[in-house]
Amino acid sequence: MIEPIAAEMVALVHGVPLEMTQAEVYQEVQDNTLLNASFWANIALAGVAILLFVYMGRNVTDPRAQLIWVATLLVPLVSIASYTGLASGLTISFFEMPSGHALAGEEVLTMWGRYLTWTLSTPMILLALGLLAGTNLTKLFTIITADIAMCVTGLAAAMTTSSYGLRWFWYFISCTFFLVVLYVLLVEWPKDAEAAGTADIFNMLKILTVVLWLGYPIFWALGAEGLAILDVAITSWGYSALDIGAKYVFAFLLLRWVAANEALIARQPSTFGTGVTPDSGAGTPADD
Ligand code: RET
Repeated sequence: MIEPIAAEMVALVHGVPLEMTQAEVYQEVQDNTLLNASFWANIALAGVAILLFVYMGRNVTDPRAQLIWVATLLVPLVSIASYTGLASGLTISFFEMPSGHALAGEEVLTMWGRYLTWTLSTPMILLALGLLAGTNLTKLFTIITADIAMCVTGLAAAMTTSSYGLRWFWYFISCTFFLVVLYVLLVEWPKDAEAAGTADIFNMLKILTVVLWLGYPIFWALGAEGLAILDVAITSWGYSALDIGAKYVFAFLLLRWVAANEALIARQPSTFGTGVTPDSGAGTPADD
């Protein structure tokens, strides 16, 4: 009985509870109006986006166009769950930063739920973009696995409390996976989209995606989890603002185009092959 009390006293001297309950984390979020608003703004927008996107896709009948629509609709659906997790304190923890970090020894609010739910939402964005570009299964598999690896190693970067150097090493691994994503988006898919006749809309969405996605590692590096130049609420607003563009604006532009150009999508060759076409001469009788 004496030990826990002693531990609590030590913690209180430092001004932070040792082990925070979910209710206490929730209270911290409530007390930080700016932070709380960065969550609720996205919950509200995701709700509006879900209703709007269901309406926009109501007449889409081609299975391929429907798949783009379902993947796109999943983005705000995952988002509303993700932000509810953050607003309720369920997917936020206070982690003590290791020595070397600007806030070494302090308990820093870490929104780890963001990285976790990106592993679900970002593959949906890429699936929709890949289908739009008429890509093959090999490229789709490559970009989606690299993207999931980017999010999971980003999660590891945020949750490592043993060593400051290892936090940045995880960050570096995550950036390497990000390069694979950028390569497919910037080099491979524009060629596919050209062949599929969707180059105009693809290139517009590609620029929007690449520019906004680059913002995420920048906010990580500048935020409390990295160099701690920005405070937690500002970092959270940074991510929330990027999310508004990378998810809702992106999805709206894509769905508007798909609803108006369904026939073009329907004409594309199947994505779910490896892209290898049988030799056109194979099986043809010799011309003799
Ligand atoms: C992290 C930190 C580690 C290095 C890199 C990152 C990249 C994150 C990206 C996130 C995109 C999220 C989106 C979410 C939409 O729901 C994990 C921040 C490279 C690119 C678009």
